[in-house]
Amino acid sequence: MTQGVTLFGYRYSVYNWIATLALAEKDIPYIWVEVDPFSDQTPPVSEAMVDFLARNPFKRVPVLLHGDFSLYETAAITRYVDEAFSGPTLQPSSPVDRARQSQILSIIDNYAYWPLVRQVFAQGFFAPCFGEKVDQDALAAGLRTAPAILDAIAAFKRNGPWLLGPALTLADIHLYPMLAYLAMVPQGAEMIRNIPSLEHWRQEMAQRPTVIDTMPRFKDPG
Ligand SMILES: N[C@@H](CCC(=O)N[C@@H](CS)C(=O)NCC(=O)O)C(=O)O
Repeated sequence: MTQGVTLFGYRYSVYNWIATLALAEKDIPYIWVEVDPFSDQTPPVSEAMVDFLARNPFKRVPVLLHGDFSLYETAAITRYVDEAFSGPTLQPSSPVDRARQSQILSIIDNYAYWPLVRQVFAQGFFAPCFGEKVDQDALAAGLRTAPAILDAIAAFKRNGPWLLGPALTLADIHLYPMLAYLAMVPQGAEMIRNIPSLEHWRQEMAQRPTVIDTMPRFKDPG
């Protein structure tokens, strides 16, 4: 019998979206356990939070549970989801393409997440949406840094609909949620439009049913 999958996540987390998108592409059902990794309440208020904290000492979502196998770090999760389950393969086969995919994931985690999501999206969309104070310096810093990051990623775009060419890979799945969050801020959307290959790819991704199904829902800002 196939063991069940559980995902500990926070509904607005971009990393959670990456994980749910990978699960959706593989058509894997899962149980969702909502936890807020930004909550400072001590002791933790729910059993789910206690369980989550025991599973990830770094207090970051998502955490995936498959049977009794517990896993955190999104790139490890999406790779596991691809390799442990049947369904369409989400990783290229050649060493060169696999290396490029790993490189793109690493660039996104190390250089893109903070400015695109934690600075531009968090300050330009999330804070106003939820009535929180906007850190204008952080927003400005993210807007300054983002174009060079988009250029670096766009330099890897191959011919074909997806980042690495003819087949969707974990690189597309890791990048799309970050760019979708960036694009929720008008200046971010414009930066992407200024790079036609990236904008074209973004539009292709936006139409995938898995993307539409897994997209986090926000209240209208303002
Ligand atoms: N390296 C982690 C990063 C995950 C991450 O930063 N998740 C955010 C939500 S998008 C989080 O849990 N943040 C809590 C915090 O920063 O305190 C991964 O790849 O899963």
